[in-house]
Amino acid sequence: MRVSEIHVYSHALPVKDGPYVMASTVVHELQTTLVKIIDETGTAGWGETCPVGPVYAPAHAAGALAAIKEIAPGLIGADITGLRAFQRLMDKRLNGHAYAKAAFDIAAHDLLGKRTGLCVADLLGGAMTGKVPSYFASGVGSPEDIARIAKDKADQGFKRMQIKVGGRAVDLDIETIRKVWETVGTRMRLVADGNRGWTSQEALRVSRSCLDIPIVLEQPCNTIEEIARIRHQLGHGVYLDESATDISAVVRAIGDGICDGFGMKLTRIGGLQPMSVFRDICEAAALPHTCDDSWGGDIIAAACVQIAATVHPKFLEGVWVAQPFIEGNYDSRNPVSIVDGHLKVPDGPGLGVVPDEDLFGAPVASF
Ligand code: 0XW
Ligand code: MG
Repeated sequence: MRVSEIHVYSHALPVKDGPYVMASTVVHELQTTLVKIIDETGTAGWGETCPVGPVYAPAHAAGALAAIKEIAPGLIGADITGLRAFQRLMDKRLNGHAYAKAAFDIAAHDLLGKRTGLCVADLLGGAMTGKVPSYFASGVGSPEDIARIAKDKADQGFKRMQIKVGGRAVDLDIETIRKVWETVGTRMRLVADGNRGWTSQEALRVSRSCLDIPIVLEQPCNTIEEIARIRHQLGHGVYLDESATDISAVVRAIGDGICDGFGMKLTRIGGLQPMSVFRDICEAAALPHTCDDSWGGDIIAAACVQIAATVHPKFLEGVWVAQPFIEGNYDSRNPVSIVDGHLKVPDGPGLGVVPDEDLFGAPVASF
């Protein structure tokens, strides 16, 4: 099974009911990049990568496109049956840029699945469940607004909610966490995601002021060092997100005991193949994690659901997809959608999603 053609598409995703506000950035519209790999039989596999603006992580839409163009010519003729070797081939074309490589990795899994008749979850070791829990992530907002959203989301069936905090007076963050807790209590597990926005002292202050609230602190500070400095003074569990940049950072963080779990992004770690390694490391260390991405449509969402279905349910914290913030779906017959706070593993081979490519217009690059 060899790659014979690659087509690259760029597609705008306006933020529904936006903007989406995080500690470090406000986004109104995201530019997603899709890749279509075609093999010698004419079968297509799709991949997608969509950074949530240029500030959230060291990744941006124009960077994804540039890296994809750098890598693509070296993949023509490549055998996709060896998905680890496919990763190494990409490493020979470009150092780093895992978020761009992820699009090719996902497309190769989709194509291999379509050719063999297997869903991607089967290629990754086999699904343990037919549906996975999603979780809702609010933007940064007033205590009243976020508490109202929390109640709505609990009523809709979500069992976990991430409250965005940071980038403003820390008292307002404390007030927001408290108001959400008073409104929904234990109906949902709560996470406060600082998105790198608090100093060590601010994170400590939040934790000490909310000792009675069972909340996890996700990526409270900018660096692992800042988190490590206060780790043993915090009264709450800590998850790493942005700082868990790759497998070696994950192994180091676990070895140093600086976190209790991870918010993990499929594209940050480089796609489904490295994500399956991450999954196995977390299971060996008995640590929970999410299977998310930063943004994107049905292709990336389906990839998140497929890998999440292979995670032992006791370690799966949930799957975040951008669907609540996107109008419409790429695949109207088999859309990825949240029902009662859960996502069904899409039916069919590969990712189980076949996009209507008319939505994307002409390719911005072809190889
Ligand atoms: C909530 N998310 C999964 C979506 C945005 O990309 C931010 C992210 C996070 O957890 O930081
Ligand atoms: Mg996060």
